[in-house]
Amino acid sequence: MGIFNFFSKDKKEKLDKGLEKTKENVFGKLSRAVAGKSTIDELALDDIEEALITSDIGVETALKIIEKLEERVAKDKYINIAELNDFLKAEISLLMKDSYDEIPQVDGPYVIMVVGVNGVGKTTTIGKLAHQFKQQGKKVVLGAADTFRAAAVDQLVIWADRVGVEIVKQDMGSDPASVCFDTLQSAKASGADVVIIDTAGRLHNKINLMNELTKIKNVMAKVIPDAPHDVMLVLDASTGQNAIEQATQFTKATEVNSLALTKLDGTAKGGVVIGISDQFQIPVRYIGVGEGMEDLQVFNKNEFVDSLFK
Ligand SMILES: Nc1nc2c(ncn2[C@@H]2O[C@H](COP(=O)(O)OP(=O)(O)O)[C@@H](O)[C@H]2O)c(=O)[nH]1
Ligand SMILES: [Mg+2]
Repeated sequence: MGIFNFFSKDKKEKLDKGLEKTKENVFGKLSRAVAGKSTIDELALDDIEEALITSDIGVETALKIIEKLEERVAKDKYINIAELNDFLKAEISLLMKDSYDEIPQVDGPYVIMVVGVNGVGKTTTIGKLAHQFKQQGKKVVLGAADTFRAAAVDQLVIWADRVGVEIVKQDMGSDPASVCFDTLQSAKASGADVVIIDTAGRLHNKINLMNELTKIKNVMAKVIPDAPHDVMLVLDASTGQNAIEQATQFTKATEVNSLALTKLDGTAKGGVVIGISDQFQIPVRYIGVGEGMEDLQVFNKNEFVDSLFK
């Protein structure tokens, strides 16, 4: 029990630290909007609206929050700053999609296909994830289906060695679908619990992307009928509105079941997590809070909002 408390305290501290700049950004603006006021009036509402819209939460989501706040102010005539904080916390929690703690039990290996544009942190997230699953006693196999660049395969091999899990790869330039086929067959034969597939996910052309991902999925289904069980889109939170744009593109090209938001450490744009979760109604499963093996957290919206409003 004690050791788990210790870990969760550590997790919380890392989250608080990672969100520091986002807090400064969002709440700096909010507190300036309500500075010198003891209650929220019409003028403050305008300033709060502006603060939310410019804080990477996204216009659509910010407007939803403001609409609710206006209703509340109209009903209660005025609310004080502490009530405003509680209100925002509750509304933001409501807007965000709930996640789940454990991957579901399936027949045979649970297959996660990781997609996202170059540089967002796919390979790193896969390494961290493999580590987490391994720590839970699960047998993990990685598939190096980003065959577009030699360095991509090498990087995944390094992670596989570091974590101590199996990896299936082919030469650079080989067909990603073929790598997936091999990986799933090998994982099935060896009784693996989890398969994580790295992909290239180039976004230069939606039709290409769609065709490539569809082909990969069809090939996977030949080995394990329900695979992939999870298509996880990785987004770099530090790119703010760009991350929202990428989510729009990818959700048009393929079905996305879960999200991982990386690089929350050190960015002021963490508010984007709220906008993405609301707009796409896809659970944020993981957040990246650093480059190390331990720097991936299972996302919990209440912990996130608590940390943001603390
Ligand atoms: N600070 C920080 N850096 C990260 C995080 N996740 C990934 N990175 C870094 O982002 C860069 C690109 O990551 P990579 O996994 O190669 O991205 P990929 O091209 O999508 O596979 C690397 O330098 C990673 O160390 C994170 O959560 N925090
Ligand atoms: Mg990569």
